[in-house]
Amino acid sequence: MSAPTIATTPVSIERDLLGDFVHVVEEAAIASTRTMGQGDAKAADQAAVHAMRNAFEAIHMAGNIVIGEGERDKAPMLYIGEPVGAKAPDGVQFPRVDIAVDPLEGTNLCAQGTPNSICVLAASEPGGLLHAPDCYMQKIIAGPACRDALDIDAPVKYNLKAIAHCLDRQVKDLVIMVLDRPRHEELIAQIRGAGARIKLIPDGDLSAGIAAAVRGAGVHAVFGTGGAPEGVLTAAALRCLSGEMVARLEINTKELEERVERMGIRDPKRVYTARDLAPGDQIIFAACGVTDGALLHGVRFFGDGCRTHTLAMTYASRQVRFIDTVHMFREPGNRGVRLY
Ligand code: VTB
Repeated sequence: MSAPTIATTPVSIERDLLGDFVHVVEEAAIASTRTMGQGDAKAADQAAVHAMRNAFEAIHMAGNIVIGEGERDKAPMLYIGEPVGAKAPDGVQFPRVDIAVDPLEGTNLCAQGTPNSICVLAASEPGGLLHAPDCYMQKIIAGPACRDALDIDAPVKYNLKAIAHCLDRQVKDLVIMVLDRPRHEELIAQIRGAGARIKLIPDGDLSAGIAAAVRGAGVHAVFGTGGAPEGVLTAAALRCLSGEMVARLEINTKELEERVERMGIRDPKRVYTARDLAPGDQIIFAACGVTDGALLHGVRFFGDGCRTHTLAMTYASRQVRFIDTVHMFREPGNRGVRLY
């Protein structure tokens, strides 16, 4: 008689692994927050990477990193193509899962103790997340009300008017988040010229993109050019939130052109939507706050333990959870577990 195998029905990833992935981002956040404000972005990132990598090892899955810390040989851990997950006993098959990670999105934010750094991952069935090259990506991101309203080739003013119309307000009522970079000088001038308001952010267009898809977060859209890997993670979150995104890789050198061709991307000028970037039928997205941000609290230590705040979402089963967890490092002293 052959040994039993574990069922790998498509539904099992979201149902069976959400809690495990929440644990992974929480561990990464706790480890990186220990370095907060120390001025060492590299150490902050390494702490997150180590913790994430360790936490993956306990999960019953055949995980494959599709977006990670870098190409093979360049990064020692969580590199693209690295297998992660617990070792399956003989005769047992764990479900295959593609995983995109940004162990610490906003390494400088954490190193400086400034808002909006998060530990993030997305997971899907094999093929459910685009293997994007580590290059720039032009993006416009907005909430579910802006369905099919964004056009990456249209003037900035047109997109702002469309977003305002979808949100039933005027352009002057919009807040647009833009990465504070010299390359955005012209974009910023155009947004200002159209009369919308702007929040410039030093880093973290991923958490900005999530905030844009959530009503009441005080941001209506994200415009500009950021990392392509962050773009795929944003797309995974937007699929869970039914948010809108249009994006295009910025392929501006011969070397990059050849690299994307090798990666199987036939049309480097293609306009991607969130569904194109994260086409999975099942998607898990998990982000844990490191420093306080628009959506998530940072990690708070209190001697006997700490408290984390995580956004955990699924696409097929349509869950959006904000998870507030108290982690006890030892038996509580006479202060006990705090409520706030
Ligand atoms: C953005 C930002 C990230 O990279 O994607 C950015 O959201 C793009 O690169 O937090 P540049 O810094 O070169 O503009 C980060 O800053 C870091 O991943």
